[in-house]
Amino acid sequence: MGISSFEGKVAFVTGGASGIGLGIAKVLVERGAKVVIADLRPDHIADALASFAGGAQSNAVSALVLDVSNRAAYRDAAQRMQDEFGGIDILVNNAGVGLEGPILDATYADYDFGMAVNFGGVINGFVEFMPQMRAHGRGGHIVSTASLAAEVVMPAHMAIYAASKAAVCHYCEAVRGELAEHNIGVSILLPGPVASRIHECKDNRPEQFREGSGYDASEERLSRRIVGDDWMQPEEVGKLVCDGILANETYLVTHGVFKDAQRARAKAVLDATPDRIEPLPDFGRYRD
Ligand code: NAI
Ligand code: GGE
Repeated sequence: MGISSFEGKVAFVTGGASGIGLGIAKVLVERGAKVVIADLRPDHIADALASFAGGAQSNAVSALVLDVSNRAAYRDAAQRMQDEFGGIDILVNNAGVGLEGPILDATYADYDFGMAVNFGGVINGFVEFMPQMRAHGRGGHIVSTASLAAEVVMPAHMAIYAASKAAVCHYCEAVRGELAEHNIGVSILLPGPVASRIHECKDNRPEQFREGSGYDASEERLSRRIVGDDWMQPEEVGKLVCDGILANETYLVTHGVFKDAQRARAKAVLDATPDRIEPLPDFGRYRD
């Protein structure tokens, strides 16, 4: 199913110029893939390309500027991948923002920002690249970065983020069977705390989501947060992701630290579920 080796394969990594996406890009390149980094931030792209410069496989990496929430721009980028590489083999839907703030401060601009980037960006990736992967007939693999935030009841101030990541998770689970029929594997990355620049949220807000935001103060505070030296390094995540692609694993989980909270949420839903063993109603019947 999907991908059986990275040698000569073409990968498109969104948010690939920093943090987890860059860690994934590095390991993909090490294992023989050609990687195109797609990222909103030209400064992150410059840093990322500099980190590959001089390395043995530096010519296997290139980059383009893309806001994954911009559908017209995403379509152009996918077309470029078709024209220049004959289509991609691996899509990593990783671009995302860690927006947070009190729920009563949130305005529609904040909801739209969180959903359009974290969930919309993933949807746009699937919509633009699924036809390409089917048409070239080589099969492929799509990894999307959700979060362990999708598996637990989140702490205060993270409702929009949690909703966007739960949407990513459930969408990927639901399309997995259909895409398997087209030899396209699907994996969901569920990370815990990883060293990155996720605190730079305020610099990653596209213009159309700025006016009327209630999260200016929250984002200013977040931008000053210190990255812990005990947070996982992105390249460790990259190895987990690359191994998971070859095995076509559904869930790629980096940390066990939230396991009790994951269990508590699952248990609460099961505890609220009645034990009745009535037959499943038939909801597959239609009028002529
Ligand atoms: P990061 O900020 O270091 O990297 C994200 C990259 O995505 C940045 O280079 C940024 O410029 C880019 N980006 C932001 N908005 C974009 C857009 N609209 N279009 C294209 N690129 C865009 O952060 P990190 O932590 O590496 O985040 C990657 C993904 O991992 C996100 O989806 C995040 O929600 C998720 N995640 C991160 C965790 C962590 O602890 N760092 C834990 C769980 C999930
Ligand atoms: C490391 O920084 C972040 C962040 O600013 C926002 C979100 C996340 C990391 C992650 O998606 C996860 C951490 O694994 O989200 C959580 C944040 C706080 C408590 C629990 C979380 O996930 C279970």
